Amino acid sequence: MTQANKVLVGVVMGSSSDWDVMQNAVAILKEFGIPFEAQVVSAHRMPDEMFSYAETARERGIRAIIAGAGGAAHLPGMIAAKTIVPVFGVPVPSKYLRGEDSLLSIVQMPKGIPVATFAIGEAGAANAALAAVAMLATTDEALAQKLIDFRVRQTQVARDMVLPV
Ligand code: RP5
Repeated sequence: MTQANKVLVGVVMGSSSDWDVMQNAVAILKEFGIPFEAQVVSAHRMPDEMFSYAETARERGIRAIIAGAGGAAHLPGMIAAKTIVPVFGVPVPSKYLRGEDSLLSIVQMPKGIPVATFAIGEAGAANAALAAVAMLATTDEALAQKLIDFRVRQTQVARDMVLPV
């Protein structure tokens, strides 16, 4: 899946089974009009493609990579090892350990190769995309204004909340 224009954000995931969670990142990128691509790049089943994706990301103009994986989730860390493009890791919930395994696999990177790690699941996927938007907004005033507007709308939704009491 690719959105037109020069791709700025790459969204990768270890399996199509991660899509339910990772589509929340894609939804945010679409909302902000960020050109993106999304694809399966499995670290343990497609290691050659994973390396080539990471090695070519920067020269293709990609400014952030959002990488989601579950279980022994080495995809974000291994991609980060092969590129200086910032990597945002999303722990995908796993069947038996509910994503705590994914979270610890992604967040506990040894010193020297950072992976900015987000919450387990949908919130993490959406926040990874919002962080990518915020990063791009540091050099794009129109995008910064969109992000400010998004926050204002979000605040209003909270202010309008009514409790059933
Ligand atoms: C990981 O294994 C994927 O990121 C996914 O979360 C998990 C299960 O993959 P499938 O067995 O559903 O393909 O590599």
